[in-house]
Amino acid sequence: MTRLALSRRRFLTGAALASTATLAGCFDPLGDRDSTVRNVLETANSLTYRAQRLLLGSDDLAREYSESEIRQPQRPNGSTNPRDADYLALANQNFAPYRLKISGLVETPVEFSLDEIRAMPSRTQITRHDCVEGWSCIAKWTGAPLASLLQQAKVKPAARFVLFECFDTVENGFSGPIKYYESIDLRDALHPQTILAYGLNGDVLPVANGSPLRVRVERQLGYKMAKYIRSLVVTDDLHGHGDGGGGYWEDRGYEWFAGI
Ligand SMILES: Nc1nc2c(c(=O)[nH]1)N[C@H]1C(S)=C(S)[C@@H](COP(=O)(O)O)O[C@H]1N2
Ligand SMILES: [Mo]
Repeated sequence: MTRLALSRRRFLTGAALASTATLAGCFDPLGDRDSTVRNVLETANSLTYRAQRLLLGSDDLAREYSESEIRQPQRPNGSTNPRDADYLALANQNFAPYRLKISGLVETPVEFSLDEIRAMPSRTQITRHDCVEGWSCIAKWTGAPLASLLQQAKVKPAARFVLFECFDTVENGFSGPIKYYESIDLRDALHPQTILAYGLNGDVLPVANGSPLRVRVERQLGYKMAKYIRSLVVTDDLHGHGDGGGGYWEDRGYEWFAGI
């Protein structure tokens, strides 16, 4: 496990460097879809994914900590203060009009208000958040298991992934604003520690950490844990979203499966 994690990390650093180089040296930040680097990355990604999936049982729990091990606030990272008009309009009303939409490969497309989500059975977990940049924080997260929302929407048998669409614009692309997005497979989506969190360290989730809802995917790196979630799409294919990599950072060379 350690060896796998090490080689994965070393590889990830390479991927991060490659993507930085692309960003610095090229006008097209998305890079060349047919490039050798990209093909190598994609092959390595799927190898890592398969290897890690063999090692990780579907319901193995990430380590949980005790209250006394929370030694710092959760350090906000990435987007911390979205300026998008639709987000600000909701934030100004304390997210009262917010509705989480679940659509795609479900029998019953549904919408939930925050009150409805808060009224569902909740899970609280103290876990460690590892960012690819090399820092970690232990924090207490409270939210509704994603599995129970998906159960209410009734996922169709063909479904393979859950995609998170976010409010925050992270970059201005050539054809308009690029918003953060992420995706996970159904196995992680249905994992008992995968929650849509609305609480952090006993308080309401702050804007800096993804209010009103952010996902926790405890067996993967921080960038998988979409903040400012606007809607969920259940799908069998990630190619139709963003640049097709399954997430904002994946479109820039990061691994889609970021197991830790
Ligand atoms: N919508 C959105 N989600 C996001 C990001 C972001 O920029 N936008 N950054 C990611 C990264 S890289 C990390 S490490 C975590 C940071 O979460 P935190 O601000 O609660 O520490 O959010 C992830 N989710
Ligand atoms: Mo991160």
